[in-house]
Amino acid sequence: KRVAIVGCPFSGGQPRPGVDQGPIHLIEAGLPRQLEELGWEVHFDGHHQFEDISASIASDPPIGKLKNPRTVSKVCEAVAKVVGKHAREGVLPLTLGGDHSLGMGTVSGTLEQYPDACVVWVDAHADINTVETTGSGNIHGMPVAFLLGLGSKIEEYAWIKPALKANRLVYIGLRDVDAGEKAILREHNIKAFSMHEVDKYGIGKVVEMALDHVNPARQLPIHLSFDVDSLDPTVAPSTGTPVRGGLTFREGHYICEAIYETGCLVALDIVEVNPSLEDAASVKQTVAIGCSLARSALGETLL
Ligand code: DIR
Ligand code: MN
Ligand code: MN
Ligand code: MN
Repeated sequence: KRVAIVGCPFSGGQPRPGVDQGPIHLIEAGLPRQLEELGWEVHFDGHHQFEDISASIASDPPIGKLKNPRTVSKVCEAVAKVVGKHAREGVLPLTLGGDHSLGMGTVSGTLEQYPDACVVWVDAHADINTVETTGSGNIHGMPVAFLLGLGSKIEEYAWIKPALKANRLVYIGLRDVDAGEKAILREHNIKAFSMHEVDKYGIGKVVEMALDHVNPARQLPIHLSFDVDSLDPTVAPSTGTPVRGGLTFREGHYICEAIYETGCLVALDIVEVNPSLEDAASVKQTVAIGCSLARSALGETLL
């Protein structure tokens, strides 16, 4: 049982400063020791230093609508290499964001080692805008489209192999999906359990149905990409794009626990914790939840 924490202090996929401090707070809250107490051998050799790459933000004009396009691409390519290396060595990569554009890197790294892996994307948003559909130009709203190979190609992103298949992807927690994204989900028959389905069936049934879709025999590797804005803003307030009507504390943790129980988890992302948003108590609460979600996904049980 070995886990490698990949600390990614990066915010270039969205406009609000501070999300780059998320991983630093999660580590300082004691996450490495908490995972050791669960019996994991924890590798953490410091946060990734993206300064050289991020210094280029000033000279990174938009490509079409995309903001900081070269910087985001370079950071994600570096993350893909690190995540891929850990996976290859049989170490479970736990990536701490940073914003969710990092998901392009983490999932790419996972799929390199585990080409048949499925992705469970827990989020208020679908993050599936293409170069054509994005309204904001914020790349954290687009990583899934790049992974699926949707939208017109940009030379700077040519390193991404469109290695993810639509039937290996499932969403839980959606409630703020752009019109263009809804059309993409429909066109590609992508399975999504929005908050409507969570209300209707309960989280236990939703996770079961989600896994039945992407991983019916519970034998394929699972990459869990957990955006803390999937949680209700009363539960995880310190995040850049909060949307009311989200998952409860228990629903969020249940997803992590149930995926751990499959024994198939090979990679985990915890992203979009922004310690510069809301008051000190909210920050503490959000950081603590980032840690407890990671613990639940790595085997912490209630009994
Ligand atoms: C919106 C918001 N769909 C966009 N996306 C967010 O900017 O593309 N993703 N907040 O996390
Ligand atoms: Mn390492
Ligand atoms: Mn997201
Ligand atoms: Mn989100």
